[in-house]
Amino acid sequence: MATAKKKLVQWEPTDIKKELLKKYPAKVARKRAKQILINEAQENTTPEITANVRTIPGIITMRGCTYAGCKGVIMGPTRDIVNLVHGPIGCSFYAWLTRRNQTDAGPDGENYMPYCFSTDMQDSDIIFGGEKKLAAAIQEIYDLFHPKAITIFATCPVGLIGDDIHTVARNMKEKLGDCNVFAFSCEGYKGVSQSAGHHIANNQVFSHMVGENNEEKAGEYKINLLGEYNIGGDGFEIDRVLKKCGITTISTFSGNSTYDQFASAHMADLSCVMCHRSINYVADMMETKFGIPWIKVNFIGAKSTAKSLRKIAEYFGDQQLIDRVEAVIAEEMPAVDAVREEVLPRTQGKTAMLFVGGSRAHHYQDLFAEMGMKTVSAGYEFAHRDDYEGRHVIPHLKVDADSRNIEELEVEADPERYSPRKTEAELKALEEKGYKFKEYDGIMPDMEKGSLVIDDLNQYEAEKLVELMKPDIFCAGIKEKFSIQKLGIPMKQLHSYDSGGPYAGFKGAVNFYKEIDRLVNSKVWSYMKAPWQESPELSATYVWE
Ligand code: CFM
Repeated sequence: MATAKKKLVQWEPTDIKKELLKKYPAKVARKRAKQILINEAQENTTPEITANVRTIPGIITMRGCTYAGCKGVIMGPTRDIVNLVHGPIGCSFYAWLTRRNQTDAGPDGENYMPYCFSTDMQDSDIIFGGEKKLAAAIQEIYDLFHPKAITIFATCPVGLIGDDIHTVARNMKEKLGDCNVFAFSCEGYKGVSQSAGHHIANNQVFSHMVGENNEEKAGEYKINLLGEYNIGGDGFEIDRVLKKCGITTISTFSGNSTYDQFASAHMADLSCVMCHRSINYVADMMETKFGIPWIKVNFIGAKSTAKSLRKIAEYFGDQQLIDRVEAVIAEEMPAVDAVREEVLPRTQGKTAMLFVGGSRAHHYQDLFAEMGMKTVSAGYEFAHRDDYEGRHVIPHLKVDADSRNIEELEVEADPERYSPRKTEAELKALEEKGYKFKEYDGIMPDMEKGSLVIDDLNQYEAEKLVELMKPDIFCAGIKEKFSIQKLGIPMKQLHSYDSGGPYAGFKGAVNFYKEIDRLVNSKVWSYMKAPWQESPELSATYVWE
């Protein structure tokens, strides 16, 4: 019987790197060489990667802008805050419900997410200034909806003409009296990527909302879930599991979040950081100001979910919680294992490439590993060196003109509300048992030696990588989707999940196994040949050739 043999592609990482750089002019090649790394991460010898630097103009990056990181990523999933974009309509329209962050309006029913709020700036506003129009828009929103808060987002032209959005916000807050109004200087060009926008958003959330509500919250084992954005319903699945364990989520930053969750976040006893890139500094500020320790968790992957639950239980140290968590894991795992064992013979040994944002390219390697799949190349679009190499590099990060542009808040212990959740002795006892606070080792130590780690991958390199290494699946975003599929390789969007999800937690793992099995074992894309592949009529050359 003829069995289909898996294709074997032989390649040396050094040759791949050379191939990727070959087409570039010398200066571009030199710059990109520092962002393409052959992984040799061993204890203490993680090689240094260049990250969080400007993209080469015209190279067709996968990145987004600072406004996208602020308005879309951090504030996008907040449901009872009206997010008003000050700018031309396109900046709003293209950010309107495209991220698939899901919402449950809850018993209060307050949900502004389906709306698209914009000042719709015109040429005349650019010439004469848009402040009056902005104030009028805030008033109109207030009269129509009477929301708890209105936030304002600056787009590129607003920064260029110098509208003072913060003064408008302050005046309107005073005038309205019972509505919190504040603004974000998150012009698209403000930083090198959306990562700058995360920081601008989080600083303002921390300054204008966190700590406003001092009411005691009901429930036991109170945590904040930081950096979970409920894409495709991930947050709902995590909530389900946490609830089943008896853990109370005081706030989620910011999947399906409400104003009150931000305002009450300082009432939690532990911060759990899911996406390190977008929010680790908030976890630090919560600790400095209120005394809440933080740990890194990961709910992508069934094993990782179990591990994270155990870590939370260990922190609280209560036997009742520890037992409950074990019972939940024991109850959830059989269904996960059944599907995993079913797909494993078909997925084992297949290869994946992951180029996503600032955390998923790492987290999703756990899910692929559970299916016996190897990640041969991965990278982030906009992560910083600590997300690649681990937090120990933070003190050595170079400060450049771009990073200096993004404010670092100076935070001090709150004179009344700072209260350490654990004594020094308790923390030490946990640490002696191997418990790690404020710890993230980054993507590289988890990747195999010789795998390729690439920062800010672009269109050309993506296609070249696929051509040379022929992975069984390529994971990135919508901009990459169709060009990769045209190369005959299945492509899974790990930002929006295409139309799927959730992929977090236990039920999410089952969804993911089934989806990836279907994709890597379907041959449909390899049967497709574009007309120009069969009869090319035009071929392009680069100007420097
Ligand atoms: Fe964090 Fe995100 Fe991500 Fe991110 Fe994003 Fe996203 Fe992402 Mo798209 S906050 S870094 S800016 S996990 S929108 S939910 S999928 S690039 S890897």
